[in-house]
Amino acid sequence: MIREINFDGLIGPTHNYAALSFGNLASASNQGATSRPRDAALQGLAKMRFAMGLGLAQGFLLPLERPNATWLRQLGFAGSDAQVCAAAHAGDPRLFAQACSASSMWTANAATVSPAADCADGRTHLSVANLSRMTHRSLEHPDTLAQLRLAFANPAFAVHEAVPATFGDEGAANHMRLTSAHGDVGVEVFVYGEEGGKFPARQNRRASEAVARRHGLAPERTLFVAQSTAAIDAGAFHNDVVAVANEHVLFAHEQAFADAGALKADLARLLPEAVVVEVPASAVSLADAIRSYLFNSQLVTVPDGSMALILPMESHDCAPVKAYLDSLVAGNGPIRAVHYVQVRESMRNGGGPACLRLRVVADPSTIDPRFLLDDAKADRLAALVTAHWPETIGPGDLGNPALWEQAWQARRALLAAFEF
Ligand code: SUG
Repeated sequence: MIREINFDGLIGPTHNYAALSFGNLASASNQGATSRPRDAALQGLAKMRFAMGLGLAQGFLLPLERPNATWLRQLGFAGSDAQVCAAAHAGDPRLFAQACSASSMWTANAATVSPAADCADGRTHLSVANLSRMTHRSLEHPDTLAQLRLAFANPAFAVHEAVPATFGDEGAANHMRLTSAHGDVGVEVFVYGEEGGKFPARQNRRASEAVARRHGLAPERTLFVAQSTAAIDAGAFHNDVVAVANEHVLFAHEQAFADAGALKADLARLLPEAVVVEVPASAVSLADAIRSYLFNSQLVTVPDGSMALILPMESHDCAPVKAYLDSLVAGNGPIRAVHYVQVRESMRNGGGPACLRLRVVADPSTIDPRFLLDDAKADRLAALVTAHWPETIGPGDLGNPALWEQAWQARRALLAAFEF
């Protein structure tokens, strides 16, 4: 059966606050804070369990190896893994922090996914994102490619390598799909940013166009839409900070797009049943939308056919946002329920519930079962995290060789326990 499966990134043992993402206000404002990797991973697992409890299909992706000694060797550091790390940390602490980032947890940036119904060859296409605009993220794609080729090895899928780094691509975070039902043909909407604002535009239009060509999407059902500069300047470094779509519903801030009118007209023409739930700035300002991550929620169809939002607790704690959500579910719109989850550790680096998951519409039986989650596996993952993940990482800890060893050992234990 074709259904939507959310693949969450298991949060890795080096999760920390190094302020590596310019334009991401949460990342910048938590510089130097002490992180809690064990809590972070357990919060992520609790969210996965919550989604399963709603009756949704859930998968997970593994954290990538950090510190990444392979990348540091490419940059000229030599010796054993520990020697490479020691030399990099001593010579260039910022570069070393980049090699330590657990940023692959935000799997909405792992790849762009086009379900089989939209693709000319009838396969589900995935294009790994190059993440070339942020140094610490630009080292993810070779390992992400290897992992996705393992999970989606079945011929029902085509997994493409990243587009050339010249054109920044940040994956599903800048891609939305509207359709009458997940398995039906859809309208794919690629959202890009234009340079010239206060912060870097991370998604390049040419990268999106390349992905659409590679996936064999029908041009008449593919839209390329610019983010508004106001949204990027307010801290919406990805479109999924100001908009989210599910089946026939688009939930977006009024100021998300440069030309919202044109997008609404195109959607009405291509998918007459489309419903746009547009939140006016008079109800929720862009600043509150970004502070609360209202739109970085998971908009999901639950088994009774209705839609629900899985939101970060920060949305509950922001008065105008909470008031808006209360009125939303009291009304007659398609979104019938709101649920709040605690993902504070990820949120402090600008990653909400939607950042932590990659949506794949497919038949679960075509996916390597090691990547699919159930309650028993979630229990085993939680036990492993509790045993191996560091409790805290303070600003001075990244240079500690014991931390590197612990992180590598944690990953080895994970791979061995789950037979990867
Ligand atoms: O790329 N933060 C991530 C957050 C990604 C959120 N993803 C989506 N919106 N889909 C980023 O900016 C911060 C890491 C640090 O500063 O240590 C970071 O990479």
